[in-house]
Amino acid sequence: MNKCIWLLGLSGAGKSSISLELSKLINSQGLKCKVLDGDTLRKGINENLGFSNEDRFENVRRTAEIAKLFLDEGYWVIVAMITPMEAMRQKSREILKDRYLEIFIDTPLQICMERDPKGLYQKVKNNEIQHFTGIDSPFEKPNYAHLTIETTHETIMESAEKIKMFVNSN
Ligand code: GGZ
Repeated sequence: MNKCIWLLGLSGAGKSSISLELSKLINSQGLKCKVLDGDTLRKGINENLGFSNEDRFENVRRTAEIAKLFLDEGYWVIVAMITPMEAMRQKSREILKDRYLEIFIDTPLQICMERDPKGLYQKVKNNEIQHFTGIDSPFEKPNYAHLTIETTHETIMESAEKIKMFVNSN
């Protein structure tokens, strides 16, 4: 059965990069796959949403509903979204039911700050961004993740391969 592989974790954890490699691996098996990236959706369908808990919840809810539409068309779906609170993950689980596979991209805040791929943590330090996840907005460690990937000492490809192997065996 096609599933929604929901990658969650801090900004800079590696969710987007892993989702792209993972989608290639899924495509190479002759399967259709759609990536739904929080950052991209926020430029379009979710452009009216900010970073309050309420808006993040709505962001997650809408994305889960979009994922469901793709699942119904036979696609595998990869979501790359911070999804900072358990209540938001619970909502996705409720919408997607047994098709929801939760993967925690577990990269420590310190490493995300060092990587800082988009210079956002620097902007936070300069007081240019507020309510940033892990700094002045909460991130709850997930209690119900199906799989946790620690990225500190592995490549994007290795992480993507691990997730693919896990998905294949489930
Ligand atoms: C967290 C922020 C913020 C704040 C802008 N807090 O690493 P990115 O840049 O590319 O991905 C992050 C994205 C977060 O969107 P999500 O839809 O994944 O978040 S949530 O699930 O919490 O709704 C980051 C950027 O937007 N960004 N401001 N304040 N991330």
